[in-house]
Amino acid sequence: MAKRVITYPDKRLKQHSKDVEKFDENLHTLLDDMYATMLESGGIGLAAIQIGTPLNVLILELCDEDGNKISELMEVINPKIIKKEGETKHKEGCLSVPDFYEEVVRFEKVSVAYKDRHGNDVSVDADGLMSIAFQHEIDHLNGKLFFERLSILKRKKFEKEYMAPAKIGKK
Ligand code: QAP
Ligand code: CO
Repeated sequence: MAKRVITYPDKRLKQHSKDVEKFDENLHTLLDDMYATMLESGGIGLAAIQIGTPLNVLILELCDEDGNKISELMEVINPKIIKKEGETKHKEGCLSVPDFYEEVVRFEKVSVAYKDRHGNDVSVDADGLMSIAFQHEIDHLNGKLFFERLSILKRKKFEKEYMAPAKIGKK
């Protein structure tokens, strides 16, 4: 069932999520609800905290700019970044920060170790959009939003555009 996506400045987005311990039906329902929510809202990535569940769970289903699917659905539980290299810049958005997009600097490549919905160990070497999406979603698990990674100047642009008094209440 699709859930409501929590939007900034809701304080729940600052919570640090906890590791999943049981790979049971509750986890599977959470993953299914997250996917329904992501499909309904047109996202390419979603962390469990964005629907109010503070667990280390994220999903990714990447699309290119024309909306063509470029990856299968990935269900990622208890992820750890085990290797990072290089630097890259990409324009990011977030379902929890609607209608604001800005370039963020991140690692170019990351290797991530995680578990699937059954508790099996998985690891991937990610680059391109997948690397950025992993880093963006893992930030959510640590209570961090992408605008917190902007330069001071762009952060000011965020405050002005997103937090403008006229807009508060509409979010
Ligand atoms: C994170 O973001 C991400 O403002 C996922 O009105 C961002 O799915 C990964 C969205 C960049 C890789 C690169 C945002 C949809 C979706 C909005 C999203 C909106 C509608 C954001
Ligand atoms: Co996000």
